[in-house]
Amino acid sequence: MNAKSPIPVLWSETTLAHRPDREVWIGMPLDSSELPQRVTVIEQALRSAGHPFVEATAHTDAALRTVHAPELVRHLSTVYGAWVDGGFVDLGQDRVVPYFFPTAAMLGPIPPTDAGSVHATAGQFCYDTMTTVGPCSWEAIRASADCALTAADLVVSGQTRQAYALCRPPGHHVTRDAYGGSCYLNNAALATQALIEGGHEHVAVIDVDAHHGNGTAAIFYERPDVFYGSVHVDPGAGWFPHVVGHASETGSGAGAGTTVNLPLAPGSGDGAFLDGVRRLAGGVRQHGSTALVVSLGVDAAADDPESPLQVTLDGYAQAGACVLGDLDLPTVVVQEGGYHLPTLGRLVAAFLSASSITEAVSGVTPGSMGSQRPSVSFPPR
Ligand code: SP5
Ligand code: ZN
Repeated sequence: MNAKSPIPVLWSETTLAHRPDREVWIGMPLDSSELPQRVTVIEQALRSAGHPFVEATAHTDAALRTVHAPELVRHLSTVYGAWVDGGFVDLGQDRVVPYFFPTAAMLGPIPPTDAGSVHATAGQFCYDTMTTVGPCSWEAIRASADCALTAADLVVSGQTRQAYALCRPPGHHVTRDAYGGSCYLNNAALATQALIEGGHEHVAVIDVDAHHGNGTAAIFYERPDVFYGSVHVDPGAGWFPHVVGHASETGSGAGAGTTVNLPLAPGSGDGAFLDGVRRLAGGVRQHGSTALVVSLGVDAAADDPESPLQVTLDGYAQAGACVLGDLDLPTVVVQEGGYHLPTLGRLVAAFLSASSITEAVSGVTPGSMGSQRPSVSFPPR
């Protein structure tokens, strides 16, 4: 017997505590799509599919500072208290929403000082108006990072070869210094750095979220030891993050050649998406990565309200077969976007169905008994 069991899910109920309610887009307060129910529907689907659930463990601020500026961590952990103290809740706004953005273009050659008031400071760290901070957001943000870091711990210690972190809020839009795009801490980058510090000299990130993971890309842009590959809707076609994520961005300095962006045209569907995913897998092999982080956004799905990519459930299953099954590396899968609650759980389960822990039994080669999925092969090109 060569039994295969579904990979463990790292999770924390505290991730439900962040309730954005609204995101301000072009000045309009719209209903947020990054809701706590996202966790609930994914949890239900993965419990039904037989995945074991493991509670995430707490990590220190030092772990967060492995990829983020201390100032960003301090800002996120203190900004809501400062907002209350500043009287903004009494004014009628119970979420931290920036209104002032001191960009490089505004400053020119003049060095800025600290703003000295929280409503101005917010725009120094948050680069959009959609990513609000509420009363229990920090606890959830931190728990989300703990899910990714605990998954990396389990993979580094060999307790499991692959693990899935049910992170929420998501993280791939967060740079070293700034947050946005419904993200606050970069969970995938934290897992990547933890795998490196755990002994993997070369680690790859494959980002299949519908949006370019500009934060992860920026954090590792000059690093030769981390490959970042992303398939996403063409930012130049009007999609977030708008100004980065182009194919011409390939890394710089010591990291030249270790970034691969594959922008897709709106409406492109499974063919272009899977072609991109298999090219990224080829890039990972070429890089010589010995461990992998997957930024698993399922918002490229046809029903998703946040992207036009029209990827099917089978498309996500085949992407998982390529990235988890065929590459077959020690892997941390991190949840990113995915907003269509009726299909969200199924999409995540389909992607993960290619991943399984082989319970080693003497005399049987892993894989020799086959698995429950049809074998799909994606040669690099
Ligand atoms: C992690 C992730 O998937 N972040 C996506 C951030 C992109 N959000 C752009 C939102 C543009 C306006 N959306 C209007 C619909 C509001 N429900
Ligand atoms: Zn996304």
